[in-house]
Amino acid sequence: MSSMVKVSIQVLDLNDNPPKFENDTLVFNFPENLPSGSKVGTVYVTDPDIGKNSQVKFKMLEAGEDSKYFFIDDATSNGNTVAIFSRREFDYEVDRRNYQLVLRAESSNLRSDVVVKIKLTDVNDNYPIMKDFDIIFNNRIDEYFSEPIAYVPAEGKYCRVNDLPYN
Ligand SMILES: [Ca+2]
Ligand SMILES: [Ca+2]
Ligand SMILES: [Ca+2]
Repeated sequence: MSSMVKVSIQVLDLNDNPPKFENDTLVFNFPENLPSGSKVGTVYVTDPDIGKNSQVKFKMLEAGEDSKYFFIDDATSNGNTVAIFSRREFDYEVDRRNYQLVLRAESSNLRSDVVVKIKLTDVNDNYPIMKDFDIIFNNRIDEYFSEPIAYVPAEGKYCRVNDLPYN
């Protein structure tokens, strides 16, 4: 005589996957002149474990001096993303243009690091510098000009006479 016994086996998830960043190195462009506290970018990780084993905590390593110019906000972390913010305003013409951070993602005792490169980008925030020049205007008194009436030489590029600041 034989009998059958039903046995159910519950497979338990082990925390055997560290969080994984999209790349070993992430690059963000960040425009100059933005006020302190501006968002530089969002970093994503994946962790294929389940439940608690997939929860990720982020920290910024204080290894380099650049870490003092930026911070991450845990409140913006939803478990697999975290945002980076600036701690100061940057000037492309004055400050260093490249910054580097190291972020760490931890899933319990498993962890991964990523290098984050931040490149300051230029905004057109300086008036053109005028050189010596002569302008000869046509004496067309009855005509209304909707287009620029003349171009003058300036450092780097030409600018519309209509837009020039008066001195
Ligand atoms: Ca995990
Ligand atoms: Ca500037
Ligand atoms: Ca600029």
